[in-house]
Parts: sequence; C-alpha cells; structure tokens
Amino acid sequence: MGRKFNKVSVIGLGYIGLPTATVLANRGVEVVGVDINAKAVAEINEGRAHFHEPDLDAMLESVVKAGRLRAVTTPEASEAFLIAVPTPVSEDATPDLRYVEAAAASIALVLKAGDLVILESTSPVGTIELLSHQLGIARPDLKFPHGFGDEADILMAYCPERILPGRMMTELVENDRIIGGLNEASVSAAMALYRTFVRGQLVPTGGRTAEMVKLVENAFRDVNIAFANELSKICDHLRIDVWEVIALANHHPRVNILNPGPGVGGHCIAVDPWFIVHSANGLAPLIKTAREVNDSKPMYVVGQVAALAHPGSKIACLGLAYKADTDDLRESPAIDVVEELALAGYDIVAVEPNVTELPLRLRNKGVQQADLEAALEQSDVVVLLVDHREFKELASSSLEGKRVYDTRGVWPQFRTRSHVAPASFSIAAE
Ligand code: SAJ
Repeated sequence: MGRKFNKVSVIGLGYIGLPTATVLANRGVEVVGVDINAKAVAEINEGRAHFHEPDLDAMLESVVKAGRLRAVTTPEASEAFLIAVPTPVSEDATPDLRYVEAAAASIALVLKAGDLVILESTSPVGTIELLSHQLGIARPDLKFPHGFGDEADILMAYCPERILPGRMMTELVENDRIIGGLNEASVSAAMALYRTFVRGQLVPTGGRTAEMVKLVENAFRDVNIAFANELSKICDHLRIDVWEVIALANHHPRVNILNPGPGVGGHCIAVDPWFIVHSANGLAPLIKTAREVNDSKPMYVVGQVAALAHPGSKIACLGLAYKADTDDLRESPAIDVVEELALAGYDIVAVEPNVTELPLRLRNKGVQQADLEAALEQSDVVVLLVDHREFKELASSSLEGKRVYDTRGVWPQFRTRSHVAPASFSIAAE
C-alpha cells in the first residue's frame, strides 16, 4: 500500500493546481490550497473556480462544503507539498523560474523531516535538483536529496502534469503519470500520494528524465502541428484541400498527421519546446524551426485574409480562444490575427461566445464585439479562427454571399476544390 498522506498542500491554484487539489480532497485527503491571488482564494473558499473547466465546479463545491479543501495565501505545515505554479518563457526564450523559486521559498519555512516536495510545473531539465539546492540553503537544519541521497530527510520528486484543458477532471484520474524521484524513497512516497487518485499507471524514473519526458511530449505535438501548418501553406499554393490530403494520408497505418490552424496557442505547447531549445546548445534545430513555423502562422493567415478583403471590408472574426470550446485566451493565435487585421485598418467585429468582454489589446484597436448572428449580418468577409461548437453547427445559408477564410477546415464548402493545377502553377516552379 505504501505511505498514507492525511494532509497535503497544493501550491498554486491555477489551471493545474486547483483541479488536482479538488480531486485529492475528493479522495478524502485534507487539502490546503495556497495561492498569492487573494481574490481566487476567496472564490475557491466559496466553492467556485476562478476559470471554467467542465465538471470542476460541482466537485469543488462539494469538497469545500465538506471542509476537505480550503484555500489560504500563506503555506502551513503539511505532509506533502505539491507545487503547480506557472513557468513562463521570457522575451528572449529563456525559462522564467521565478514562480517556482518563490513557491519553494514560501514552503521552506514550514518544512519538517519526512515531508515530500513534488514539482508538477513544466520545467527545464535540472529544476528539481535546483529546488533541492535552494531549499537546502534556506533550511540547513534539514537533509535534502542533492547532498544526502538516500539519507535525506526531505523527499523530492518531479511528477509532470499532462492533463488536457477541457478534459482535466477525467485525465487527472485516467492518465498514466511519470514519477521522477531524486532518490528511491522519494519515488515510493510520490507513488503512494498519486495512487490516492490516479487510476492510470504510475511509472517510476529519475527527476531529470521525468523533466525531459514532459518537454518531449509537448515538443512532439508542436512539431507535428508545425508539419500540418507547413502542409497547409503548401496546399494553398498548389490549390489542394489540405484537410483532404491529411485525412487520406492518415489512412496509412503508420501516419498520423495533426490539424493545421491559425497557429499554436495556450500556455504549454507554444512555450515548453523553448525549454529544450534553450538547454540544447544548438542541438535542436528541428524543434526550434517548428516553433518558428507555428509562430509565423498568424501572419500568414492575415496575408490570406487581406487577399480576400477589400480596403473597406467589414470582417467578422469568429473565435478568440486558443482552442475550441474554452474561454482560455492565453497566447491565442486568434487574438494575434484579429489585432493585426485591425492594425492593417480593417473594420473588425469579433465573436467569442465564451467571454463577455474583449481583451483590452483588441478594444484599444477599435475591434467591436457582437454575437454570431449580428456579426455575420454586418460583414462581407468571415474568418473562422476557432472551431467552437457554435461555429461548426452554423447553417451554410448564413454564409451565403460572404467571402470566407476558414483556418480550421470546419466548413467543407469553403475548402479548395481543385482537381487540376492552377494556371500559374508549373512543375518546375520553386
Ligand atoms: N492545435 C492545432 N492542431 C492540432 C492540435 C492542436 O493547431 O491538431 C493547436 C490548438 O488549437 C491550440 C494548441 O495547438 O492552439 C495547443 O492545444 P492542444 O489541445 O494541443 O494542447 P494544450 O496546450 O491544451 O495541452 C497540452 C497537452 N499536451 C499534449 O497533448 C502533448 C496536455 O496533455 C498537457 O497537459 C498540456 O499541454 C500542458 O499543460 O503541458
């Protein structure tokens, strides 16, 4: 069975920490959630999440009501500390570890022999060892794994989260987890903690390997999406329907190409590959190029829309979120496209059914917000940026007479349909 944890603190109550704290509490553990955001803490203590995630609210309300989860702004003594804070990337693509370091500094004061410290945040290789050093300096009275190995009295592990926004409450329980300990005792303690709520397999390894595995998973997806985005440009040039090409190629038993879109957003896939590039000393040209291909896609979309529009066109931009059926606008390529079109002087109306107010950077550029029907009525050009359910279900008659650019391939009637080469195309062309 392994060790039993009665009280666990989760440091960082964001997109990963809050669902994890909730699921742990739902398994009967006393959970203390810690966050520096007092407003989020207050909302959580009323049983409400400060962001939308399917099925989170009901479970959160029940564990808060039952007194098994409470949120605070300062850490208190616990048996385990699970750190799930943001690890952004700076302007120059270097990892920014300030939140992880601040979280470690805040728990240092309440640590005691026998405690388990787990880092879940996506981090550059070497971060969990760095934390061990940092904590060792803050608490010279305790033995940490970097200096004492199996003799350490604080246990430390890196256990990356890998849940998909929109499916978090299911994936938290069902997904396999990588458990990367700094010594054997850390691995077995972390395995015991995750076993309280994970039904998937728990796979033990070392801390550095676990850190690399997490980065590799997201870099793999980024490279695959970059491949699809590059294909979409090539197919536009050759006037072939890229979605048909991909669907047909995927009939091959060993081919599985992802989907092109307006670019890659969110706080993970658009960020994490840079951690590899930064640490790879020039050995990651493919991963770096994939990032650049995906980052350049919004401007390509702007160019394609400009080719469809006239100088006075009113353009309806459908969707601002970073992906379908979410209200999450972080690093959204759709917002970049809308902003650039507004800067180019077009009259833009944006439709985002999942948010009530446009981001400031769009309001400042004169972008208007409307519901779907009103936006379509006013516009002569329609750009689909996010494959939200509402847009996929739109009747084709609503788009009659419009010039349409669909970045997600959800409206088959607007895909390229050419069985012959365009007049401008020659086999010898570059
Ligand atoms: N996208 C495409 N084409 C696709 C798939 C995605 O353009 O075929 C775009 C999306 O529209 C979005 C971006 O990529 O802008 C990322 O979306 P996503 O659904 O691929 O991933 P995230 O960022 O929501 O979550 C990822 C997941 N990682 C992997 O699937 C390897 C998730 O499991 C991780 O837990 C999460 O990153 C994370 O936190 O690291």
